[in-house]
Amino acid sequence: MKRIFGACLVLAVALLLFGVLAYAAEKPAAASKTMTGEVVDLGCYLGSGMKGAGHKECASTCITKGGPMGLLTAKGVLYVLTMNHDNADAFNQAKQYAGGQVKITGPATMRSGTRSLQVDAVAAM
Ligand SMILES: [Cu+2]
Repeated sequence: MKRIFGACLVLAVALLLFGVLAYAAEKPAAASKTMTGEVVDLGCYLGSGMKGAGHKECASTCITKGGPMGLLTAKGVLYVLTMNHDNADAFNQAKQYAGGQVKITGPATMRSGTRSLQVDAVAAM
């Protein structure tokens, strides 16, 4: 009887451990958000504060050359725009809106003091 109880206990602990590990491996993804703002070139904006309609051409040139993009909201909150690992289409599409107002949807994170927004969908405003 004691032996059966012991075996059951070991099995229960093993199942519990498996459950905890499975849960930990499947961390909930960041919640998807829709944010509006201007697509800025991070080099231009962070380095020199350059943005807006008067800076559209420069932002477009910088982003076309590979400069990293950000989304600057009307409240002045900046998100680094990141690419979806499985589908880069929306991220690449966002490049054409450099210096323009857009609506971007995707998971948003805050890590190491930096806000990011993954570009899963983008539309001009
Ligand atoms: Cu610029």
